[in-house]
Amino acid sequence: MSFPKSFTWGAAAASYQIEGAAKQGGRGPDVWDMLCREPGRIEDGHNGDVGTDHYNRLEGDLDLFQQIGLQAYRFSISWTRILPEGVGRVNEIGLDFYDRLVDGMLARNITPWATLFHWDYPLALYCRGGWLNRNSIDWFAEYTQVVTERLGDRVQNWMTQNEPQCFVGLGHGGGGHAPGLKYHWPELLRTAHHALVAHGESVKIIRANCPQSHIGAAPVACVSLPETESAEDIRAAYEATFSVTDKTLWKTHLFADPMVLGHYPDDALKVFAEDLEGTILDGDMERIHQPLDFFGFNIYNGQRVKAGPDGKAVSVTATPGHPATTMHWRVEPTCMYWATKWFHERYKLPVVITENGLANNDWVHLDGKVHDPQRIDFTHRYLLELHRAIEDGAQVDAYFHWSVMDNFEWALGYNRRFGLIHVDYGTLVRTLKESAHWYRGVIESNGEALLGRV
Ligand code: GCO
Repeated sequence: MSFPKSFTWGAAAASYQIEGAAKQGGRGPDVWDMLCREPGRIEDGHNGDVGTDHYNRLEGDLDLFQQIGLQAYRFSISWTRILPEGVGRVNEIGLDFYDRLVDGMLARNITPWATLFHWDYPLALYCRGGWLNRNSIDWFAEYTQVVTERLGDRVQNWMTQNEPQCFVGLGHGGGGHAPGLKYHWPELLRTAHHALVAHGESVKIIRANCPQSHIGAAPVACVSLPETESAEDIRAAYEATFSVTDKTLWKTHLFADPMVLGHYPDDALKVFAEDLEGTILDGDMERIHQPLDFFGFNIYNGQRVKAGPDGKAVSVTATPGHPATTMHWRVEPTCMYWATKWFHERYKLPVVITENGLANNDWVHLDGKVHDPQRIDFTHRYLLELHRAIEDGAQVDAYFHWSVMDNFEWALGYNRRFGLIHVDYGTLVRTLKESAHWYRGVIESNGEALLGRV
């Protein structure tokens, strides 16, 4: 069996992580600018002021994307390039930039996939309470309106928000990401709930402004993996993935069930009963529950479990020396299989892998090339598991490698390299890594190269 003929092969990046030009073109400040200013927050004091300078190197970068043979590129829009104060005044220069980006892609036969919010929240709105303020639903709607009115004639593929688990959990709970808050559960859940209602309202606006729209979101995949393929281990892993037994936001379905099924998981409502008091208003669940065209998710790894004596999942500790990336995330290719299979069965929507990849210890070698065999092997293994899910009946429409180029890895600054394209941050020179050339072969053969058939 092959990858579907219509399968889309792409790569992804996000505005704050690559654009730079923080003070150029009328862009307003966002919460990541704020966090980066605070000493000790970002490794080595890095910030996104320059990024990879993608804003100023747009055409050259698009040429490189074309060299890789990308059929699609998932990018995100910087809210404050469009609305410097978050709402109100529209900055035409910002809209022009995304016009050029989209037109440049289309001219090169690269299909645009736009994410409205990949974490760079307007500082001006943060000062008014940010996502904790219920008005944030209307603010996000206004932003969606401005963007889709302008780009909706050319962009069909939309994702509302990237990884709410992270911008809520890490940004407002753990405090390690912007805006760096440590809310307690009632405020944290309110933040999450407002983001979800904002998602639903945004879907309606996209639908109204883009006649051909194809809409989803990009939550993070949190999956438990069966240690063996015994029926007991699989059942235990499934239950661990889709149950909420203690207070946590690290569950995909906590955010995806409301979006796709129209309700929070029952066990989560019990666990969080007191914390949720006053947060969910009449009509909210209907507002969140808007028809989606695909189920997107970002996937990197999973936690291995096996069935304990009572059938419930118990964690399996890794063998010492188990392969890991420079994020210290374990290489677990089967997460791709189980997540794809389970999310497809649960949500009955075509799946899109909105992010998958690894951070690796890459540099330019003496021969001028960037040899990154780990990235090739990692991606090969994960894509074989994606293929296995397709063989088992999951409809999968697209795969986006994270990332198209090295970039600002949030609180870790520039110290992790996820790209298919290497960026020298001293000179901003770009070099296609060996994996980029390899990926080109995968794309050209529509995945047959992965299966050893070309
Ligand atoms: C995320 C974001 C990306 C990250 C990537 C690697 O998942 O955190 O979507 O912006 O850079 O996932 O951590």
